[in-house]
Amino acid sequence: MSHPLLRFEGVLLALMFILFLELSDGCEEDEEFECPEDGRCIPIDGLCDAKPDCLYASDESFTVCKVHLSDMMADKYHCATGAAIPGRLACNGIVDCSDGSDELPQVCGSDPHKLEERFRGNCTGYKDLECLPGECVPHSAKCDNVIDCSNGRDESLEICMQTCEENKCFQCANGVLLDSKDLCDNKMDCLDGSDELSNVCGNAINWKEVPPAACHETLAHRFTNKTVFQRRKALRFVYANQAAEVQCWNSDRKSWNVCMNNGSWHHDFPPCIGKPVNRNPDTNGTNGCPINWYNNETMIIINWNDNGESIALPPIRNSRVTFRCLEDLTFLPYEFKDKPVTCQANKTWIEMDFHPRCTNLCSPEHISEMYSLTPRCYNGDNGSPINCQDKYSLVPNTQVKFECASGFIHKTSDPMRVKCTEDGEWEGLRDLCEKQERHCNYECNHRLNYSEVSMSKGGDATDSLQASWLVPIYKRNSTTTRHEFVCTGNLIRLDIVLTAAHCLDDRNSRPENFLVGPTGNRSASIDPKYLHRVRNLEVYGAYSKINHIYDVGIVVLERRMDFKQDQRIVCLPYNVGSHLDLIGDAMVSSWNSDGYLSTVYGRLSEPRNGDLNVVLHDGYTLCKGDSGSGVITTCGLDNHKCLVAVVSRNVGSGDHGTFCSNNVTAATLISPHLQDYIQQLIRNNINCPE
Ligand SMILES: *[C@@H]1O[C@H](CO)[C@@H](O)[C@H](O)[C@H]1NC(C)=O
Ligand SMILES: *[C@@H]1O[C@H](CO)[C@@H](O)[C@H](O)[C@H]1NC(C)=O
Ligand SMILES: *[C@@H]1O[C@H](CO)[C@@H](O)[C@H](O)[C@H]1NC(C)=O
Ligand SMILES: *[C@@H]1O[C@H](CO)[C@@H](O)[C@H](O)[C@H]1NC(C)=O
Ligand SMILES: *[C@@H]1O[C@H](CO)[C@@H](O)[C@H](O)[C@H]1NC(C)=O
Ligand SMILES: *[C@@H]1O[C@H](CO)[C@@H](O)[C@H](O)[C@H]1NC(C)=O
Ligand SMILES: *[C@@H]1O[C@H](CO)[C@@H](O)[C@H](O)[C@H]1NC(C)=O
Ligand SMILES: *[C@@H]1O[C@H](CO)[C@@H](O)[C@H](O)[C@H]1NC(C)=O
Ligand SMILES: *[C@@H]1O[C@H](CO)[C@@H](O)[C@H](O)[C@H]1NC(C)=O
Ligand SMILES: *[C@@H]1O[C@H](CO)[C@@H](O)[C@H](O)[C@H]1NC(C)=O
Ligand SMILES: [Ca+2]
Ligand SMILES: [Ca+2]
Repeated sequence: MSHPLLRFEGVLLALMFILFLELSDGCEEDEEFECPEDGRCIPIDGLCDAKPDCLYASDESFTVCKVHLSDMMADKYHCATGAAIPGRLACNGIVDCSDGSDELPQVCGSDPHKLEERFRGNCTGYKDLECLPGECVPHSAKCDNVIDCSNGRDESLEICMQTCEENKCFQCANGVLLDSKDLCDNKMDCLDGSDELSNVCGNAINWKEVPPAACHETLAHRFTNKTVFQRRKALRFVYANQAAEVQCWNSDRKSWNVCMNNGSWHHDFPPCIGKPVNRNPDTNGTNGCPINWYNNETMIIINWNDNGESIALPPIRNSRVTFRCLEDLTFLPYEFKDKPVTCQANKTWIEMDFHPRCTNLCSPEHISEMYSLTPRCYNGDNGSPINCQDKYSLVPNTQVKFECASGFIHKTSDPMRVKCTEDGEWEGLRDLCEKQERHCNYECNHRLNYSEVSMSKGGDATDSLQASWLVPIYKRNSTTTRHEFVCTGNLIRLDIVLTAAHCLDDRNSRPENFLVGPTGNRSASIDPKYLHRVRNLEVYGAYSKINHIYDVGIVVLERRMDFKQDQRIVCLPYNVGSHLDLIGDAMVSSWNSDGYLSTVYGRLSEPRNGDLNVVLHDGYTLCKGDSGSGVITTCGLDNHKCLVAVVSRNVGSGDHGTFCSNNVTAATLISPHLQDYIQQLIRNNINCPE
């Protein structure tokens, strides 16, 4: 390590890294393309010119080069990757396309029988396609959009290349022609997904971007040098319908696989016996201190000695070093970030349990924000439990098993699992999040046994959790900059609050000016950690600012509330039809001036224009701040309680709710249109990670 030449190389290495780092945030937009593998900039002319310029040829990948039919040029030959070359270069005997598609026999009119013989190889009989030596599949398997060969040869460009009759046609990256109606319909028709890429579909209406699928190598299964892979953040991967040969870390066992357009490998890899073993004596503890996660492209080791600092390369022995991670990776163990650690002469670290690593981490927020699912995290398959909130524990290969959150009931016994991938993404999370309704059911509030509830206005303090679907809504006063209690809301999902529109609709009404407190307590001195920030404010379209009819609004929280023991969610909308009687007894729960929950009783009358009247029995009033509280009545065949309206304003006063009244107006929730509106809002506001 003290050899001067080596040290010199180390310094060069450092310069190179620094150069890369600086360049990576400095590519000229419109003039340069940033190679995702290392952040290097190449001139934009080099992008999709059929000549690889980036280290791993990402500038020629079909994922960036494929274009829509309307962007194809009649006088050019389009490689299957999408790159355009002069028409005269096709079939000139020289390979110009980076995928070779300009010189394939199918394009250049060679004898079909010869071609068939070549595909047959040593296979006999009806199985006339040789995938790998000794692996044969039938003719019908060729280019039928199903991967049959373990190396995907039956669906590869070599076998499937087709040419179109006219100048313009769309072909998948494996050469298969596609009907233009299948382009950009949010359904992948190409095995490689090229019909749904953003370069192809960017302008299409109703088209939803899904990043190109990629399959990564794992620690146990590394790509062999036969695999043409891409690289990003030091992770190596192949795109959809590309084949990869992998080899076990600890043996010569090799196998082929193909990446599918949903990001999964086509089949399981044969297991490698035992755990991945580091066979590099420079980093496995044989020649120096163990640095089993060492990766020369992402980890820099800096050696500290009397001459100052210098870059060191493994093996590290008898020295003090610090570590630095490149490409936004996190150093673990994080308590040793930028702190010198000591490698002793006997090739052990002085620091206990020191396993340096530069890694991506998965986000604790993404797994804990779903309204009906609670995560449990484990260290690898069958591993020990770890804390889902500790972001430094959520390293690649962390497994998460979900349970329905408390208050929700399992509808299926399907396992709900996701895994942290090498690039720090939760694999399968989005899908699970979007489908959580299928897995977990909420037991609706209208089954609540109201005879157990006792609340009184102006009487004894009642348990604040009794009307536990109610939440206080606070708004920032622009003069004092303090948040003040303004209205009452009703939880209709753990992250969605129903209230009156007028609470949300004035010049000052932006999501960032609102906070929502926990159920049951409107204390002004509430611990900020129980206050919820707001993502969206929604006001029902028919709401009139002038006379406040259809006074219904919705607050969408940034994060769902934690479910508490006796918390309730009001289930909306109802499907109770004629059993909903809007003339009858009613009750409204809200906070009194002391901040205690209480209930007032009265009668409903005069449903009209989306409003109804609530006339309270003697001695009861509703006051400013009660706007948005739910009006509850008996409904349905089994006489359960339903929230049928939200308190809007005092009768006879255009100025809503500046004083108390025993005669108030509430906005009803029972019109089919309004119920649809609420249902749509609930559906559209599933906050799933990108
Ligand atoms: C067919 O098998 C023979 C003997 O096993 C081998 O020498 C030859 O290279 C094979 N041919 C092809 C096209 O794989
Ligand atoms: C791949 O590596 C093997 C040794 O592991 C070597 O024999 C072979 O020549 C390499 N092939 C290529 C294409 O580099
Ligand atoms: C990908 O698709 C295959 C089959 O089409 C399916 O078995 C697999 O579960 C899918 N993977 C994901 C992550 O959706
Ligand atoms: C480190 O690698 C060497 C060479 O492959 C091997 O002989 C040795 O057993 C390995 N040591 C450990 C601790 O894995
Ligand atoms: C890392 O090591 C590999 C293989 O030893 C080498 O090909 C590559 O150039 C190295 N990368 C850097 C940045 O030194
Ligand atoms: C290495 O040396 C240190 C002190 O020199 C000693 O405390 C430690 O036990 C040694 N470790 C091994 C594995 O020999
Ligand atoms: C409701 O509460 C009453 C009084 O506590 C009790 O007698 C009754 O069984 C409860 N009903 C249900 C359905 O839980
Ligand atoms: C904001 O606070 C000031 C001072 O307490 C008060 O006069 C004013 O009415 C408040 N504004 C609103 C919109 O509540
Ligand atoms: C409301 O919250 C405050 C602050 O957290 C607490 O001191 C008070 O006891 C709570 N009140 C009720 C009625 O739960
Ligand atoms: C409540 O207000 C409505 C609308 O102004 C009115 O028609 C009704 O008579 C009032 N009821 C009582 C009891 O004051
Ligand atoms: Ca190029
Ligand atoms: Ca097939």
